[in-house]
Amino acid sequence: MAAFDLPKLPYSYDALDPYMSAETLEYHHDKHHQAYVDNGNKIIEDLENMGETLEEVVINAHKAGNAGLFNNAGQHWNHQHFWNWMKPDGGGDRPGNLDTAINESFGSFDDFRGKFIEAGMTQFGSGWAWLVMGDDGKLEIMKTANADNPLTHGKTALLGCDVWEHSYYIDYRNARPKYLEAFVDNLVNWDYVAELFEKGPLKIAA
Ligand code: MN3
Repeated sequence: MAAFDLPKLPYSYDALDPYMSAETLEYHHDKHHQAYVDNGNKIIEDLENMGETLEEVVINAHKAGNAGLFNNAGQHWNHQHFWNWMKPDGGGDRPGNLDTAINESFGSFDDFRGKFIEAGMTQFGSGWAWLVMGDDGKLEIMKTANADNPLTHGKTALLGCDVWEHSYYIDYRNARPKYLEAFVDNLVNWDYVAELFEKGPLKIAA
């Protein structure tokens, strides 16, 4: 595939203030995400047949046990979505079909909220909390360590929250639960989650 590129943030650096500061976004996007892109490009330039799409590269690197490529490509994929999973004045109501599916899968939005936050809180060390869709279209909560993501588990990510310390330490210090609450209540871009939900389970040819 073509080289990895760092996408621009879909909003200004101070757009998510006070829930996520400009300083956090400058470090997180310009330094951390940039490093995954640069390191991934260095590794993949010496390899052939790792796939046509980023999703294929992530899965093929995982299958090949290439931890260096998997970690950088996985984090590139995770962060590309992560920037779009947030927006200024986020949180609030979900589009209808998605809201119905959340209620059917978890009982209520509050039950989903509690389980999602708990997954992020109980992910020991670095990783991600997720809302995912299985092949049967059912929604579930999961958590993964480090760069791992739902792709390697055959699940389609609808929403993910980065619980690496670099995502919240400037704004929340060690209070990861407060960050997770602010993410769900004030940052989530439910329109983007609904867009992924309406596409249905991902089909990857890796
Ligand atoms: Mn991160």
